[in-house]
Amino acid sequence: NNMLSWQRTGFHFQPEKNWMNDPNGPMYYKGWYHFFYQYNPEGAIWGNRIVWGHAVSKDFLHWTHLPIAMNTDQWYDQNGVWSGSATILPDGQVILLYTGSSNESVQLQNLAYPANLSDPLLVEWVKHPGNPILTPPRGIGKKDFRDPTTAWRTSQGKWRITIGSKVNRTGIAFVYETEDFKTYELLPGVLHAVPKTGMWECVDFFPVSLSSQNGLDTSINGQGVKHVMKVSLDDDRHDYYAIGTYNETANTWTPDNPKIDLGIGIRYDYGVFYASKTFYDQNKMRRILWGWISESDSESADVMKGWASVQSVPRTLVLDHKTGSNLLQWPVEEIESLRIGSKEFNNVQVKTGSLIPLEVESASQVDIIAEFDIDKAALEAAQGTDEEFNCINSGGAAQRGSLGPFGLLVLADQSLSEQTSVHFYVSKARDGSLKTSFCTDQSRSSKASDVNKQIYGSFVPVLEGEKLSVRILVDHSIVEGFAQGGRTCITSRVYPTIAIYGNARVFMFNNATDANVMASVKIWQMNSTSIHPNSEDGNNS
Ligand code: DQQ
Repeated sequence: NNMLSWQRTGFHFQPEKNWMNDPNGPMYYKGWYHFFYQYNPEGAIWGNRIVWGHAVSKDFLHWTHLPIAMNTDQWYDQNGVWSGSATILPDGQVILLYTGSSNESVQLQNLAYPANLSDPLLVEWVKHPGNPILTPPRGIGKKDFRDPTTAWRTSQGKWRITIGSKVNRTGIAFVYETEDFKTYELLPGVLHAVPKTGMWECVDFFPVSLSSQNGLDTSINGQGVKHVMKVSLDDDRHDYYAIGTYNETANTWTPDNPKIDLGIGIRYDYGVFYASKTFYDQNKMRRILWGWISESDSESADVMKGWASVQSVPRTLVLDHKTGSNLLQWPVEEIESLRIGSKEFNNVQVKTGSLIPLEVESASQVDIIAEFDIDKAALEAAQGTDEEFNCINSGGAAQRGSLGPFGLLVLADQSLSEQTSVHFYVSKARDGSLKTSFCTDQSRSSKASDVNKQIYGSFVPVLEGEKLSVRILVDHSIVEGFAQGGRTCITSRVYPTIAIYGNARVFMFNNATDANVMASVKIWQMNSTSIHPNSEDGNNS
């Protein structure tokens, strides 16, 4: 109940108060989705007392907050219980591996396990008496060794994990093998290395199916499988992934296309999305991606509101079988059960230079699906237009080009004094080939001055015969956009001062000079999910 409380989310995960960062150890256990997260119980900024917050849900919508799972109570994690992952073993045991920042700020890997496996809520955790189980390898900086992954099982029945690091400016990932999760062997070489990418945080490594829409257990390998590797670059604060091949014997992973390698190729998201982590949901046979969405306002604003950061909606992750070269991210289907009243606007002609309001009562908490069809004749006629266009350097939604931009304005007030644009821009090369950009323009998103108003964006693959399509989840201060079924995603944090609650509107616009666009849009109001505080009030300890 302060001035900025409208920024709280309706359906994105967040604790009741204080600072949150990386998702940790997500898993499905005895009917519950467990979610742990980097949490500062003492304030709204990242601090020395970083612990594992813990919440459970049956549906990713309604969360019950549980007591802190792991506190800074040992010499080896006195400066922080940092990020890590969960592994569920075939015999039902649950393993947590995490990084402790020690009393001397050395990054050490540690093992923890549930005190009581028959408790589906896994409230109590035991730190292994033999911790730390791993120290930085020879020649590695004591602050450059963190964030163990979920373990996968080899053909020999042993377990492996990978941990990010760096040597000079080369990002690398070490692999360790273990049988009991207590003693480990460092395998020779590295899983992968990319020069000039700096420290690799929160490495993720998992298989995707070449033929099925189902997710795969992390240990699956062999025919019909590709392996995805993801790194979070400490230097530029973005999550990069690449699709490639895992060679268990050689202990290497090789990207399919060396030009789309980690740190130089594709990102999960072109806005704010970091330190993400997937897990295999054996309940619905899918792989789910969680990502941390930090604030884009000032630290003093965070302190004033008493909290900072949200999590993305969990996203189902599959290989895009049509392109073969990217993943598809899509909000988990459970989110759709929050949809209430909807409005449809079908086959609306959006002429060049026009703006069309979409009449919905209040659009501060909505799910939008839109499809755009560019005028064929204009596409044909255009020649060599804006060949060099890209979202970030070529201007925002107000710019005018031959075949774009066109799209939606969300979190806009009636007079458009505040607006966030989610749009496409099509450019045509002299050789006739088309390129589609997907952008979010925050430059006019808020009258406030102490907030980030960058333009975000990238290219999105569009195949022959496909219309341009986008899904946008708007949740007060979050705009999460998924283009072409989730090939390219952009998440932004925006802080309107007028376009809030009932004053938030949606518009369609077309600033192209040559191409009319046919649009169909469906907008659902979204219900709020509830947050159940834990009775012991674990978040306040
Ligand atoms: N956050 C954690 C680290 C990780 C970083 C500390 C990534 O384990 O490398 O809060 O955001």
